[in-house]
Amino acid sequence: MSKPGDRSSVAQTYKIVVVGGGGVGKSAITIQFIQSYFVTDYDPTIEDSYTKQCVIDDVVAKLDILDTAGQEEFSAMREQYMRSGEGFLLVYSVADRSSFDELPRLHRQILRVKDRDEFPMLMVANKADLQHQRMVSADEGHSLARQLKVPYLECSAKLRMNVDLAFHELVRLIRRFQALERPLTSSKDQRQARKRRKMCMLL
Ligand SMILES: Nc1nc2c(ncn2[C@@H]2O[C@H](COP(=O)(O)OP(=O)(O)OP(=O)(O)O)[C@@H](O)[C@H]2O)c(=O)[nH]1
Ligand SMILES: [Mg+2]
Repeated sequence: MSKPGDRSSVAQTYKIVVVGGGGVGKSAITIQFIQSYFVTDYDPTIEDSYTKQCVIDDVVAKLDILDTAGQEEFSAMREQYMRSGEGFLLVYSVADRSSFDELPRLHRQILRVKDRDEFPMLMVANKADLQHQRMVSADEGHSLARQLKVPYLECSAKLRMNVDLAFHELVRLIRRFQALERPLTSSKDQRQARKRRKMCMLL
């Protein structure tokens, strides 16, 4: 277990996947987080990965971030990255209602691939700076998030608003989720260890 400020210890890796419709700002959010600048051009992503090490709640974390394709023609790769992801940012644009309408399907697909009722996910309402082009209200966002049982965050890649928070909160969700899972695996491990010890005694 890492101690506060103990950067020399081996950091745990978190596999984070950024999903959502085309043009909602997944790459802009990711690049703001990694490189602290705003990409103004739209260059549709096929798939890009990044890593960043940071200290979250005094513990070092290595984030492996997969920035995925929102455009439908690349959706064949979805199941594959969903299988490997440990946490997901579900991104939509507040200026694009269809991107909001797409989220429940993505959420459902992740739970199906993971074979779980719950999984670490965070809903990110991006482009909050576009007040005059807004098509999805914060109330609607909150209400869908409650329905999907995921936390909700408004953000703007352009203003760098809540960008770090989105990734940090997701790591917190993953940590909480893994801490709840761990006792189960460790008791299974203990049973297996006991079995192995018995076998050794018989030999
Ligand atoms: N005003 C504003 N524009 C944004 C914001 N985030 C992204 N954009 C712009 O929206 C366009 C699309 O952004 P991308 O980050 O490329 O979108 P994407 O979700 O990665 O798109 P795909 O890779 O096709 O899935 C770009 O022109 C960005 O500059 C934001 O917070 N505010
Ligand atoms: Mg992109």
